[in-house]
Amino acid sequence: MPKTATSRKSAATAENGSGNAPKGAELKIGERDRSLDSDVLELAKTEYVKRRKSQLESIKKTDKKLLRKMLYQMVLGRRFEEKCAEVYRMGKIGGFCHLYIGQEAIAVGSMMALRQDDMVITAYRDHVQAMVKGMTPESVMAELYGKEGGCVKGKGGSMHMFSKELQFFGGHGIVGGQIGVGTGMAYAAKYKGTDQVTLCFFGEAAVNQGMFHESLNMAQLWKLPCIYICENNQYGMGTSQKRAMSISSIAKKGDAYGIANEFVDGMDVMAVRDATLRAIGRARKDGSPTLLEIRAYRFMGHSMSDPGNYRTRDEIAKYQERDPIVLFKDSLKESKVLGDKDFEKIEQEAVEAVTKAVKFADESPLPNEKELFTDVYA
Ligand SMILES: Cc1ncc(C[n+]2csc(CCOP(=O)(O)OP(=O)(O)O)c2C)c(N)n1
Ligand SMILES: [Mg+2]
Repeated sequence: MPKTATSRKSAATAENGSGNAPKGAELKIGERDRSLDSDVLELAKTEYVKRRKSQLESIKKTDKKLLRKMLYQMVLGRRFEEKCAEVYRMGKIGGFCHLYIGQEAIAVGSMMALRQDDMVITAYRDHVQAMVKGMTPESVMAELYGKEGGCVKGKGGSMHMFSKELQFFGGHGIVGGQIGVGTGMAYAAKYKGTDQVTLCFFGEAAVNQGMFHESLNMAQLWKLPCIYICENNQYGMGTSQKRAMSISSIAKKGDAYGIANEFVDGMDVMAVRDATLRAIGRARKDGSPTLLEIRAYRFMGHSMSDPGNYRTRDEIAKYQERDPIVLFKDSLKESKVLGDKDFEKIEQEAVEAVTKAVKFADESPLPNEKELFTDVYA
């Protein structure tokens, strides 16, 4: 079994598979393991204190052009999603629409550590990930509008961004369904003898699905180069993780399958990048999979139709104080990588790209009726 590159205790115990068994064994059936809750809170606190220092250190070691591109992608993602909300309310987008605001550091930090030919699969909160993989804002926006110029010709909509050329395999609406498909993609890479890595994203609510457990077991047993990224935004629709999961640490669940795992602060784009680079290193070396629990917070509702009655404004405001874009900007400024003028330029470029995308989507024709039964498989 490979040595995990993480400093977390749970990852170290993954080697002998003992995990937290003795602690858990003392619990009565049905009793919640509160000690794990406090472990996780402690961990989050330590991560937060370390963040500024580690982000600055990590910035020092990273190419300046790449850092600028990372910030641009985060700002583009934010402006794009804000515009989505606006045009959705105007009736230009129909159906489900899940925004990524607050979680940008996860997609950018992890995906920009990949090679072009590496593969990505995700759930329905997929607009920003599609753009980070290389899809144009025009084709994502037109897809949201259900127009012909969309990445799948307007037939998928918000939840089904897809591009075989870009190795971006969706956009999936069944919670946890993509974990099995992503595991299969990693199997295909191994079978063909390529050294491609698969990034498989899912929310924390998907972790309670059998598919998560079956896939992790198989990936570790067969050494499949899959990086499982749990985007823990702490809610599955209106249900908080606390109300739905018997233990709080998702990373520790990797111990059950002997899989390398790390808990990562999802507000810190550099921490996400560094953890992903470690996971990629393991995957390319001998196919070893990794489970990353990346904790963030979604600033908007679950979808555009969420009234948000299950949480307080104070709670949202508390997390907004740690806005990943503001934190990254502060660090870049302090490191003298970028200054106010650069931020203005990045902002302007992002706004222009989004304006162009909306114009393209507005002008793109609706799909031709003849297309109704083409590319339909089920
Ligand atoms: C198998 C299945 N069960 C239920 C649903 C309904 N549903 C849609 S999204 C969602 C919550 C998922 O939350 P999470 O996985 O944490 O992702 P997030 O929305 O927070 O990104 C649920 C229960 C579904 N789409 N699929
Ligand atoms: Mg969630």
